[in-house]
Amino acid sequence: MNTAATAAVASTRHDDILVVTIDNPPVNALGVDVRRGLLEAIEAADADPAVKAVVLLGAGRNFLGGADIREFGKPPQPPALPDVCNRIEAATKPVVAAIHGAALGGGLEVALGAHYRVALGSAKLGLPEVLLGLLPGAGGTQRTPRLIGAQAALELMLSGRHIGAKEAAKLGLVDRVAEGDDVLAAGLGYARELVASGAAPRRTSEGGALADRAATQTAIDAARAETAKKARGLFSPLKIVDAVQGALDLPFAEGLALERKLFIECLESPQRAGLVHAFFAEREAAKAPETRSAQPRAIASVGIIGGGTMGAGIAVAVLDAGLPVTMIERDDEALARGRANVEKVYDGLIAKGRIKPEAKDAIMARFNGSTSYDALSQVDLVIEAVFEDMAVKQAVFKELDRVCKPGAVLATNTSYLDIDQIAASISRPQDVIGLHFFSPANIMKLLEIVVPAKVSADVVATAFELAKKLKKTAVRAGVCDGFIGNRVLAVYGAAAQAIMEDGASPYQIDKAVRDFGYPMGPFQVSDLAGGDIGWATRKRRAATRDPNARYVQIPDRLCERGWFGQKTARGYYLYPEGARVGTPDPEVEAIIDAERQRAGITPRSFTDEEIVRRYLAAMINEGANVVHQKIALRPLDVDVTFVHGYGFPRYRGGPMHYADTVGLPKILADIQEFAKEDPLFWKPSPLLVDLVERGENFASLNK
Ligand code: 3H9
Repeated sequence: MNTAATAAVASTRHDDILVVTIDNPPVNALGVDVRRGLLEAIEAADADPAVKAVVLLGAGRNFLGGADIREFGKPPQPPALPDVCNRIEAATKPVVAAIHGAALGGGLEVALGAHYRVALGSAKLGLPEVLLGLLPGAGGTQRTPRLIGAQAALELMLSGRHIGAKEAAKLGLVDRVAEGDDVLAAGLGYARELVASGAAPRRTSEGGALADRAATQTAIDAARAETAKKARGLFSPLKIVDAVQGALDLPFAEGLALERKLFIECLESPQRAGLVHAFFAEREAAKAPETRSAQPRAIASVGIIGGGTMGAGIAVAVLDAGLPVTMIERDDEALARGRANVEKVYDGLIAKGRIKPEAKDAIMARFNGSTSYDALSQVDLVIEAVFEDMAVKQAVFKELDRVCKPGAVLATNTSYLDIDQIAASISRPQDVIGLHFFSPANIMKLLEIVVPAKVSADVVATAFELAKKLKKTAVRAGVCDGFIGNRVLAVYGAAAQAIMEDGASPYQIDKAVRDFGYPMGPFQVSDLAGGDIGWATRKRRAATRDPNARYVQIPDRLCERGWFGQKTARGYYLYPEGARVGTPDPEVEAIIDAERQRAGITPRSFTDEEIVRRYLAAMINEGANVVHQKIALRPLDVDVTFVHGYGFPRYRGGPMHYADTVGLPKILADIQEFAKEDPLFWKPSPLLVDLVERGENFASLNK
């Protein structure tokens, strides 16, 4: 018998067990049809005396991917998910959740509404709502602590991390882990056992894991203190702690009401909107037009030229994806250093207990090195990460042109250079593309895929496929000096320099930017990256710089003294004895004062608010230029770049989303006001002007 309650939920009888299958591609999100269908299916099961137990499972690759994120911000449609979970829990016959793939957020909450849970070994469970600016709002904050205790529940909800089936079983989140990959068999088997043993419904809301009140209160207090320290402006984490406090203090129904109230506060916060924007933008950015129009080439092996910090980081990213790497260096010594740079990463992981020494050996077995380009004759893709100099890069590409097999993808990791020019220097420009990794390349999520004029579409599609394999967040960028990220960075970096010369200290600017939500301010970043890097770029650009443009010389004064930042123990800050957190340096302030005098500037004071307004206006304006000139396909690509490569606070969605929340007329008015002091620097982007004239926002260009 097959009775479809809604198209998204189907019920099938297997003897006396009713199997309720949720089928809502792509991830079985709990949209209104699913909620309605689930409710009807449970009611039907309860009403049917022939049904002795119910199995809930998901069709396709997942159990349930959570609430339908696209419904947030729209008028709610009944039934609400908490009511569905309550109804499942109230069922008078045992309900088994049979979990495979993802059981996340509301999906796990449905499983917690069920009376018993079995998971396949490959299942992924979690309460990732915090990553969307939310808290588990379908009973998760009340049921999870009652099932696995407050400490473990808080850790899951505050980190948002996914856990495997084994860990879930250890925590008590699932009752058992089933062998094999047949989720229906696992669910049916468990349900039949329950029926045979006469098991009754076992309700999570009645779970006793909070019985030790003192220990629970201690866990909540510890989580609150830790969260207050770490949440860095995030709204929902403390609300999660409040909700768990409610689980301890209140009867279940009142706890649910508190959860609802806190959930709605989170739902209505701009942070939720920013984080949901980031979620969809990341996925949208990965869908460049070429990924639809062309088939990627197969990539089974990768060559890397250069074993410095960047080359080694890329090698680790590629090795971690399970691919073999052949590294090329100019001589044995450099190659040994390159290999050591790679090994150092894994040794660090071993020291932290994250991997076993055997795992490192298995990974390093995929690593080969050579001092001859001929070793690359069979690789499918090469990434060059040598010195940032056109002649050096062209020499590398000439060698690649000579040795690589036809169809091999030839990628450069340049961060500024003209890739069209690199491509034009060899016989196969159609195979040349930019893969701009960010340091440390094995950790930073962003990958700018830079698309030169002559590259073929399947090479672009291959780059996006590789990004997926490397678990990178990919953004398509066009060729220009600095692509999306570094080009925009140069402009807001200059704005920060100007603010400093006009009167704010680098320490105030850093603090204002941190208070906005960045992990570090621009002068801290410069000290971390090394001031010499920016210095080299400035020297390179000196010849082409507009002589009328404002040029702040303070950074050059520091570099001339050899003050490059952390690696030289001083930059904008002092780093005594290898300290990683710097302290303000009065000598730097004196240098800044001297430079102001030299430039004839009478310093004035800035509020933190004005600093942020100028910094962001510069970023947004250049972001608009980058979209206007089609270097970025859409504003969302700029957002993803800055969230994943430059520390822009994710909860603000990215600079372009943030601009929409402030209002584009306000941003434009700011720029016009700043232009009165420096019209050359503050030129409103034509795109910004156009959108304001039309009463549109950046989001309108994301569709
Ligand atoms: C929540 O549950 C709140 C409740 O506590 C309370 C409610 C009252 N909704 O990632 P993929 C789309 S909050 C709508 O590439 P994968 C996604 O946009 C929610 N759409 O696949 C993409 O669309 P498109 C808590 C969703 O296999 C497509 O599905 N849940 C949702 O790499 C494929 O996605 C989460 O935070 C959704 N919930 O990974 C889980 N999820 O094809 C969020 C995905 O148009 N989701 N889409 O680009 C994930 O983590 C991953 O998608 C998942 C699959 C692991 C499930």
